[in-house]
Amino acid sequence: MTLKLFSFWRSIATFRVRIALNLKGVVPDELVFVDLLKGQQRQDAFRAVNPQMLLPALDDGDGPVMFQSMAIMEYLEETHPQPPLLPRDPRGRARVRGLCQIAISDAHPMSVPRVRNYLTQELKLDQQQLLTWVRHWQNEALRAYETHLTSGVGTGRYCHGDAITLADICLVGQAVGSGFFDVEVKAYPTVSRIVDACLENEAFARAHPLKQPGAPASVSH
Ligand SMILES: N[C@@H](CCC(=O)N[C@@H](CS)C(=O)NCC(=O)O)C(=O)O
Repeated sequence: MTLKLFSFWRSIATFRVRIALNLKGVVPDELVFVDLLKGQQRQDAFRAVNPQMLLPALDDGDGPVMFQSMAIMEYLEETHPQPPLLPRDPRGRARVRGLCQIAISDAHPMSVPRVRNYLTQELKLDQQQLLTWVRHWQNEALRAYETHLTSGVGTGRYCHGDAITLADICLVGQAVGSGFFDVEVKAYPTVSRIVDACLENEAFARAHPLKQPGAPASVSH
């Protein structure tokens, strides 16, 4: 079986999956780059892989291609239980999944290429208005994380206790993605503390967008 990850350096959703793969010790046989900045996600070749035209997609050749980062991470959790990325208790699992969804469901979709393109091309927002939009939603998410993580019972070295969970993966994606739009992540001290702790882990560091083939040295918007 050949494991193929459809990826792009800047994709935060793929960053999440890369971290999960690294933590689980699963190495894709092939990385297929889909340049989101050139619109390759809308070309026929990738549309046939994921009709939603979004990264990531994971194809193990043994069934339908997997899509949506949370679904892929949960699949990896089920098929490669070690190290566990969800706590054992249902309440803990609910908290971790809830923390994931702040980024995955609520904040990240506000700043993806298709939304940014729609705002500028269809609704004619200028660059400054676009940045105001993106930064607003990024800050909303970071504020929500900060409040949860400082007041929530359960926070430890990481988002949930002292072991890495899916919540940390999503938090790091959120923070790195916010940084691409010059959002001051350091203004959220608990978020920053946990993100820094995660990025000390090579599974996170190696998956970083700026470490991927084709990535620039830095990003500003
Ligand atoms: N909820 C999806 C989000 C997928 C998504 O929006 N991916 C972005 C890259 S991070 C993408 O492919 N965008 C292409 C576009 O917006 O046209 C997930 O978590 O997988």
